[in-house]
Amino acid sequence: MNIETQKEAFYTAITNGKRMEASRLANELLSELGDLKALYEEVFKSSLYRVGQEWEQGRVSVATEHMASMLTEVLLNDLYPLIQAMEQEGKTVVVACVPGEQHEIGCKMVSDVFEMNQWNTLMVGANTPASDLLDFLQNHQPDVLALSAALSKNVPAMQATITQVRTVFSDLPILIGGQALSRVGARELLLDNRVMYLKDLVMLDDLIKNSL
Ligand code: B12
Repeated sequence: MNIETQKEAFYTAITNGKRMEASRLANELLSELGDLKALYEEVFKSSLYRVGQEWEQGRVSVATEHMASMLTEVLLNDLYPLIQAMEQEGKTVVVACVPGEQHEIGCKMVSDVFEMNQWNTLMVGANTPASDLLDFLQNHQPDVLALSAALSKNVPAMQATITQVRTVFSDLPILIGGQALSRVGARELLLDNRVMYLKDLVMLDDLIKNSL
C-alpha cells in the first residue's frame, strides 16, 4: 500500500469506528513519515478537516464526526509513551483554548510538540475563562503561553484574553494559532512583538528550537 492509500484507509477506519485498524495504520504511517509531527499534520489533522467538510455538506453525521474525533484523541493518547520517553527540562508552557472554544485536539498536538522539545506542559484545554487563566499563569509563572481558537466567532475572546494577560505579564511570549486565524487572519491580535501567530506544528517546532 502506498502512503496515499494508507491515508485513505486511515480516514475510512476512523469514520467507521475501526479503532484497531486506525491504530495499526497510524503506526505504519508513523514509520513511513518518520516523525510524530508529520503524522499529526498529514494524517490526523487532514483526516479531521475532511470529516469537517463532509459533515458540513451533510455526508457525515454528527455522531460519526464525534466518533472520528474521539478515535483520534485515543490515538494521540496511545502514542504519548513515545514522547514521554524523552527527558523533560526546565521550561514550561501553558496551553489553553480561549473562552467558548471546545475544539481541543489542536491544543493537545501543540502540547505534544513542546514535550517533544523537552518542555514541561500544563495543558489546560477547552473553554478557559480569561480570569481563571490569569490566576493559573500567576500561580505557575510559565515561560510561554499558547492560545488556540478554531471558531471565527471566538477571535474577539482571544483578543480579550491577550489584553487581560498583558495587564499582568507585559513580556510573556504568547503564541496563537488555530483555524479561526487561518480564516480571518491574525493581524489585529498581534498587539506587540511578543505575540506570535503560527499556523502549524512545523512552524511551532522551528520556533521552539530556534527562538524560545
Ligand atoms: C472534532 C470537531 C468538533 C468536536 C471537538 C472535539 C474536541 N475534543 O476537540 C466538537 C463536537 C466539540 C465540535 C463542536 C462544534 N463544532 Co466542530 N469540528 C470538529 C472538526 C471535525 C475537527 C476539529 C479538529 O480537531 N481538527 C484537527 C486539529 C488538529 O486542527 P486545528 O484545531 O486546526 O489545529 C491545528 C492548527 O490549527 C494548529 N493550532 C491550533 N491551535 C493552535 C495554537 C497554537 C499556539 C499553535 C502554535 C498552533 C495551533 O495546530 C494544529 C496542527 O496543525 C472540525 C473540522 C476542521 N476543519 O477542523 C469542525 C469545525 C471546527 N467545527 C465547526 C463547528 C461549526 C462546530 C460547532 C459550532 C457545531 C455545532 N453546531 O454545535 C460546535 C462548536 C463548539 C465550540 N463552542 O467550540 C466548524 C467551524 C466553522 C467556523 N467557520 O468557525 C468546523 C470547521 C467544521 C466545518 N467544516 O464546518 N466540533
